[in-house]
Amino acid sequence: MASKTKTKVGITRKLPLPTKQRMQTLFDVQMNESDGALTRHDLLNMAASCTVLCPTVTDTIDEEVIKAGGNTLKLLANFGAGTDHIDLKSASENNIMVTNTPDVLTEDTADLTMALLLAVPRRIIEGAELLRQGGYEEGWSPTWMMGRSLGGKKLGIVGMGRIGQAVAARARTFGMEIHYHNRHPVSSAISDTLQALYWPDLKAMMAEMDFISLNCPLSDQTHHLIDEELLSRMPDHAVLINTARGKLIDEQALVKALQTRKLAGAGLDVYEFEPKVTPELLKMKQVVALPHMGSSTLEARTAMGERMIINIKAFEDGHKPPDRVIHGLMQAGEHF
Ligand code: 8YV
Repeated sequence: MASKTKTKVGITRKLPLPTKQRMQTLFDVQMNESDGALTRHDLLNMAASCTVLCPTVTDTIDEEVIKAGGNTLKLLANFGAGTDHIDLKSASENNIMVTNTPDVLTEDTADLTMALLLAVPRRIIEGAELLRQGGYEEGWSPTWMMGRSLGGKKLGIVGMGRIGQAVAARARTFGMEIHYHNRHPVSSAISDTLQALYWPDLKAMMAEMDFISLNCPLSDQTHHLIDEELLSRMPDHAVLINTARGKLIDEQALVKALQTRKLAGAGLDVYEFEPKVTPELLKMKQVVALPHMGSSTLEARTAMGERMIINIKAFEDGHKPPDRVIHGLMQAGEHF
């Protein structure tokens, strides 16, 4: 019996070892062995020479890349949940299916959001840094390193999809009041469990919150959702957390709001022009800035690889991959 030819799969970044090994067994893999993003030239070449391309958030999959795939590229199996770096319209027009890896990174991303929600008001990074630099010589004092508590405070979640809900569940156990903004309210089963209050008007919600957490996808509608005007509506003591996408915020406006103390603090895992970070953000004690680590656990990254392989296998076997991302439709579970 003639053996089946293996599907040509291009992997743009170094992936977790179990994912890499399994993919090498299953597919005819073309891999970027370095831990850096492919050059544009190499990305176009990879797209031109495989049936399935596995990009990550660091690859811009625009019309040029999609066209480079010609008649051979059939599936963009993204390693990650967000697909804002992929031109979904062009993919759909060129009959290329797009899949992602939702669910498996929800809990870890929510944990990191919670870590930022704690780190900013409790001054955790500032305290640790101070100690390292020998600033604890005088010892404890009743008025030293005072922060603000989370209990009883209002948390406004922007985007009540999977991650937003997981953040809400965690924040409830810290005694926070849960408020949220979405295009549509979530089901009453979910809002009752989370005791979450729906705000159809984002501006109105922002004005009343102590903390805001951004958990919505980036799209044309949400680009610079948080701009100067909206920031000016937040109470001066409020803290903004972003573990979603940097381009949701006008970063210059954020810097200004923080510098002028219009906003008390920010916890950021993502940036408008990633991997560049506006230098002023790194100089402010009231900002905790992390390098896009939301899903960065061995467990989540391995599960993302597994999910990506399941999508590719379903596709090559002629079935519908479970995590298809349809242009013009929000991903299942993303309500924003
Ligand atoms: C991933 C993320 O690490 O999945 C996402 O959308 O933002 C990250 O947590 C990254 O996208 C991997 O491609």
